[in-house]
Amino acid sequence: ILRSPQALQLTLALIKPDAVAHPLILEAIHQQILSNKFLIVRMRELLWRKEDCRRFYQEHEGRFFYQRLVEFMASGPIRAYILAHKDAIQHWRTLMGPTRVFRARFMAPDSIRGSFGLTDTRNTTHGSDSVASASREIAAFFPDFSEQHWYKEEEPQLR
Ligand code: RTP
Ligand code: MG
Repeated sequence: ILRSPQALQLTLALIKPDAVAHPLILEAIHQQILSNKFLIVRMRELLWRKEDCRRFYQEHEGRFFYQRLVEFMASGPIRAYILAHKDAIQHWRTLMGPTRVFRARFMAPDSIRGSFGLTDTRNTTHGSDSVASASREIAAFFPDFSEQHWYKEEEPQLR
């Protein structure tokens, strides 16, 4: 895979507190990542501080769900991944399925949200929605990560 890194796109994926809290659901989502041949470039689990949630979701400030989204995302551990794949951003968003739970259940029942989503807010996962937001979001969770150099830096360890 690392022989043609220019063909790979990066995205930031989060598993949200509702899914991390349930080991079988957490494992099922992790298996979906593996079986869809994403390269897991980085992974960490953390508890999010509310001020970091607010900054991450600042585009939604003022929306009716903003406060409960921030409360929810800081309510328990989350898992963050940098994933690499061809068209990683769109590929991961397709796997997640629609944001809203009823749409996910009926339009994409086999998607991650269609399978495990609880409500429009507690919907198991997040994925970056553009190249620009992927860069911003990767930097928020992995400040030492270099999008330009990661595969060169990792290669020696893989030999
Ligand atoms: P995401 O950013 O989480 O990957 O999902 P998205 O683009 O499909 O959804 P977006 O519109 O950006 O909303 C971000 C997150 O806010 C919560 N939300 N709750 N009606 C509601 O209660 C509502 N709408 C959105 C969800 O957790 C959503 O993923
Ligand atoms: Mg979004």
